[in-house]
Amino acid sequence: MLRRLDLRGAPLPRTARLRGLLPRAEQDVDAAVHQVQPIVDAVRERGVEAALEFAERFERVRPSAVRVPVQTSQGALAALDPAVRTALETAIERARAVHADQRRSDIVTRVAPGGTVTERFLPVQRVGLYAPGGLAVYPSSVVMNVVPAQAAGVGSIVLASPPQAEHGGLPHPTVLAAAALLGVEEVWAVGGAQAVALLAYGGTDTDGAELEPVDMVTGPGNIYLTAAKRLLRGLIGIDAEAGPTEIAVLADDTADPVHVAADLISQAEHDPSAASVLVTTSEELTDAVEAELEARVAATKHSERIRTALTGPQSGVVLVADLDAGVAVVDAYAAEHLEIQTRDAREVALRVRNAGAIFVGPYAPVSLGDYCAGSNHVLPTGGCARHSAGLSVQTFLKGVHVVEYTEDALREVADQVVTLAGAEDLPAHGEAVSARFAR
Ligand code: HSO
Ligand code: ZN
Repeated sequence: MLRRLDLRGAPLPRTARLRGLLPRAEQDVDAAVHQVQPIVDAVRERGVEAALEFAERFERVRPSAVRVPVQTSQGALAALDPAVRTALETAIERARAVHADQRRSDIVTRVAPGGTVTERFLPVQRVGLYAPGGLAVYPSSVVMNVVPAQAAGVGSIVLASPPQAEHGGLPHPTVLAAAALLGVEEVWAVGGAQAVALLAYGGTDTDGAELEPVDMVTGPGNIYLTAAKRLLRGLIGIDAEAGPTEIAVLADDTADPVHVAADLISQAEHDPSAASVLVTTSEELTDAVEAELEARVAATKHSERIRTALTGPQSGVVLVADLDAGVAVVDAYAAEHLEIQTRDAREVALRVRNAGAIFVGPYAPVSLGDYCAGSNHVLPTGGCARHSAGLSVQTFLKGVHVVEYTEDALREVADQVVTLAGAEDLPAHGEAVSARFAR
């Protein structure tokens, strides 16, 4: 089912060329930016009215208002299946434990006698968190967005999620229930590019209530949401751009083919364009995984979209000569999720530099991380793990340098400032210092 790329014959090419050889989903965000620009413009000019028109067009429903009453979310929580409630509570509790440890205290550096620089970590004031609709329902993404924002101390949180025709123009009830469970009171029924635009520009709701613009938007979504984030970046802060989800498994002959196959399938379930990549030293394992995939894909509920994802050009098996080459391949690929299913998995994992999250050994499948590991599941895709991290408390904090120097401390370094100002032909910069000592 998976196409094979055999890299065992020759030395591995250098990173950039290697990256070009590997299977990867193509996502043309720039093309989507052109499609999304009129949507963003319309929401900027006509606010809620435009957003509701786009809901009618894309979600085939027109909510009576954008703002979802708190009571509606509380009602959804009251009606939630108790087993789902308990599972969500576990996910929240574990995520809170991990994210609480990510909080940072101010860093004071004494640069010279009388001269200090303090880095204060201040939360972004108001953030918009996005929980997608699409082929599945994502209350877990509500958890993964809200928990780090709350742990960072973000004062004002608004959750946006697309209105659903089958739920009378409200976001999915499980999404609303998750919001209520997390104590998020402000929920907007708006999705896609129009959601990002409305969050960024704000507007006036149908009942006259003000929708205040946010400072930042985070959370996964489809290509149009991503395109809107790219367009509005600068006016608002954003997290790493999210493309189709992806899993890479680095495995040797000790890996269990059942685990490998089940995990490759699990992420392919998200979307026909999801990517599942096996990087392995073992042809025997590859054959066993293939057999397992055939049986499991046929038997699972969403077999059609999974088969499309697994047989697409974005998925495949990469055969490597040894684990060193395997590590080089997964580093070049920079997967959103990377599993290490090898002997000494922990040691191998420590050698990897590029991945959104790394799952070590036979009992840490990606779907554990999707829900209940405590780790965050909003992660960089499309190779962005080379330079970006997943959502964390840090995403919602800004380090602000606070500079404090006494007269003596300034005097001590005054000549150097004047000299550098002169070297840049900006003498007034130097004069701002020397003026303080001229009298
Ligand atoms: N694997 C997805 C997250 C998710 N899975 C949500 C299930 N629900 C992207 O990390
Ligand atoms: Zn998932």
